[in-house]
Amino acid sequence: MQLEGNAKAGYSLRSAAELGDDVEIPPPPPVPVYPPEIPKGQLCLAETRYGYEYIPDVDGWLRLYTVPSTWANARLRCQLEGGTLASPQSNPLAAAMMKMMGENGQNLNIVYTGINANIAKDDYMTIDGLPLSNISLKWAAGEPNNCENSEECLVMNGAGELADVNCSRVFGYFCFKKSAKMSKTKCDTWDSDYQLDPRTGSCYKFHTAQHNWHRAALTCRAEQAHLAVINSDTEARVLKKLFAKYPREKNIQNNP
Ligand SMILES: [Ca+2]
Repeated sequence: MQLEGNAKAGYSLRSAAELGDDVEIPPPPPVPVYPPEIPKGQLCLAETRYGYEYIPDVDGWLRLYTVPSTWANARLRCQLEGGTLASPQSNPLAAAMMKMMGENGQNLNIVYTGINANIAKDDYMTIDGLPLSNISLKWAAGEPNNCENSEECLVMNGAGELADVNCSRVFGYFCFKKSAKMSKTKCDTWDSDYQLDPRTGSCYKFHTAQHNWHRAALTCRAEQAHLAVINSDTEARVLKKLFAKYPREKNIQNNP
């Protein structure tokens, strides 16, 4: 059947048989396809902990990142790992950082520290808010010089000497975590939100915060995990049940 007529005359409803052969009946519109009703967010699949080295003198853990990064990205990475961008704020910690730089074997001469003046110019402090005046340090030759009035982050060389640099430059860096944040779980991670599922032998954590793909991937990587991929029917069922624990209306967070 189809409708015919116009707005003035009104419409009449006829069956296809009443229209005759010379009337072309258009095909029905395509059936709309709706996205599946899954909650928004991201699912991380845990891997084993790696990369951190225990520093007994400070009862904490250090991880050296050798891939150069801007200061902001270095800080974000450490924060996502549940730690902080490390600063040489005690002699044992400074010594450990220098030792790991020397042992790295990749000719890593300079790393970012967490010491910065991004909040207030010339008011340098660590990520934890420890002021520069409380830190025992030595400056590299000619530093600090605040070149072009644009140097608000501090780097450290392998001799433990500091220099101010522009925060958009890229260097390696250390993330630091206190021991209390490194207790292992069944999933061999420090994050108790990861739950082992015996059906797949894998550990999963659902993040309710919505991010684009790259930020989601970074968030999972920072937790020593990766974005979950469905590799089997069993895993599909496991993930479906996991999704069901997170009703859609609860998943409205938008983190920066
Ligand atoms: Ca400088």
